[in-house]
Amino acid sequence: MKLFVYEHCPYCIRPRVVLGYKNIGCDIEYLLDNDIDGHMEKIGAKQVPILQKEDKSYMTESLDIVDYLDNLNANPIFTKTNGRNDIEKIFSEMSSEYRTLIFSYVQCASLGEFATDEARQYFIKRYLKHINLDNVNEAIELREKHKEKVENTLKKLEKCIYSKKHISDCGLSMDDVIYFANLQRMLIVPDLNIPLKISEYMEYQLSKNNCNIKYI
Ligand SMILES: N[C@@H](CCC(=O)N[C@@H](CS)C(=O)NCC(=O)O)C(=O)O
Repeated sequence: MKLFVYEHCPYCIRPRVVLGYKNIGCDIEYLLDNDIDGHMEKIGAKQVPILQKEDKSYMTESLDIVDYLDNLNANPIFTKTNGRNDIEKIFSEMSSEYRTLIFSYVQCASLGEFATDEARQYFIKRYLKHINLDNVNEAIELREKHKEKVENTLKKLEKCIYSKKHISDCGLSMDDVIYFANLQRMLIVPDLNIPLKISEYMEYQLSKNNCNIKYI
């Protein structure tokens, strides 16, 4: 199997969590951010993650891929959940600052999807539009302000972590797939003050899911 990803993409981390936890062999391949054809010929859309199965067919949508991988050997380990409204609410409080802060570091990181300068510039252009900024410097200048907002919001989030092993009280679940993936990208921000309970949770998850992506 082959999983096509962007390294900075939280949706791509979701299937990688399952691959790591279940020790499933799968090649990871980076698509260039500007390789429109490379995406289109596989799934007819410019979107990752994309899984190429053993039979060579492709599947898309991170949660469908997660479900497929978790059920591969008829031994699913991630409990299905209804999600966490409390966590969703806290993430939505900081979503704009979180996204822009992370972008300010991602845009200059050495990632597979930016292996050419054209690919990096393509990403920067499309992402600036997404966050409503004119240029990268604006995002860089906002770093300290955004960091403060994110750190304050993480303090609230800390109270929602059930234990370092599981974010929810039902044990290992889809909540761990989804929220770990969302939190993982904050690791690109240097000197971010991460509350103890969250950093212990992240450390434990990383030891199990091997999503310890080196960004720089
Ligand atoms: N619903 C999709 C969302 C995936 C998604 O939004 N992927 C982004 C990367 S984070 C993407 O492929 N963006 C390409 C683009 O906008 O050009 C899933 O869960 O897989």
